[in-house]
Amino acid sequence: MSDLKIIIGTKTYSSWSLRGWLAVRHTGLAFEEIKLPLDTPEFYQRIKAYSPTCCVPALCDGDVRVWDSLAIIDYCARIAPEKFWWPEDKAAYANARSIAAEMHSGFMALRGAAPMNMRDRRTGLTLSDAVQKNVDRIDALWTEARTRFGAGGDFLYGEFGAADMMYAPVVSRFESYGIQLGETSRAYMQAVLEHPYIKEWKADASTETQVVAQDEIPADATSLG
Ligand SMILES: N[C@@H](CCC(=O)N[C@@H](CS)C(=O)NCC(=O)O)C(=O)O
Repeated sequence: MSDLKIIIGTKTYSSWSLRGWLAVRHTGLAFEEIKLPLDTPEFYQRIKAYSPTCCVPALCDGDVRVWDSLAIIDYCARIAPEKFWWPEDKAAYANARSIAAEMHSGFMALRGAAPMNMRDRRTGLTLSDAVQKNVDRIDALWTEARTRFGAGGDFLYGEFGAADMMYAPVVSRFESYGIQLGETSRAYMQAVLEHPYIKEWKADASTETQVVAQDEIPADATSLG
């Protein structure tokens, strides 16, 4: 009997929440979803009950508290070990762990200039050198994972797993802002966008009406960064 609760922010914008939600969804266990409206007094009032950092995502499993998206992914892997999370092969595992950590602590220029916004669709934006450098690195690491380790399916290490959860918000950003990528990365993005969990999240996001001004780039923006 599962007593899981995932606490997330507004689905249109909450990139970290998407990672944690994908993890709990992937366990296959029943869970309750508690969605708090990002950047509102209600958010700051209610999140205190679930997370010592006052950030989402947070996971509660009975009395157990887990905060931070990567910790939630690892906890979910522990409670649903029969599902695919990290590749077995030593070289693939090292690669997967490294790119997940790289995502968790890096790509600041991209994250700052291109907030996740599932409602936004742009094309033709020019990218600053710093943002382009982040995009090039992600294009390269997706291409490497798919080429070296992805033969068993359409995702970075074949089956959908932890590394795909970590990069799902980047896929959304690249879709929103019409970012140009190589062929292997474009095919990978398509696979993520067609994954049933992503479709489920996007369907719910599309019903949201809240606007978080700081996560909206100006309507007349011609560049990112
Ligand atoms: N490193 C954390 C970052 C979590 C985070 O910054 N979450 C944002 C929402 S996407 C948040 O809760 N913002 C509200 C705040 O920082 O007060 C993780 O991986 O979960």
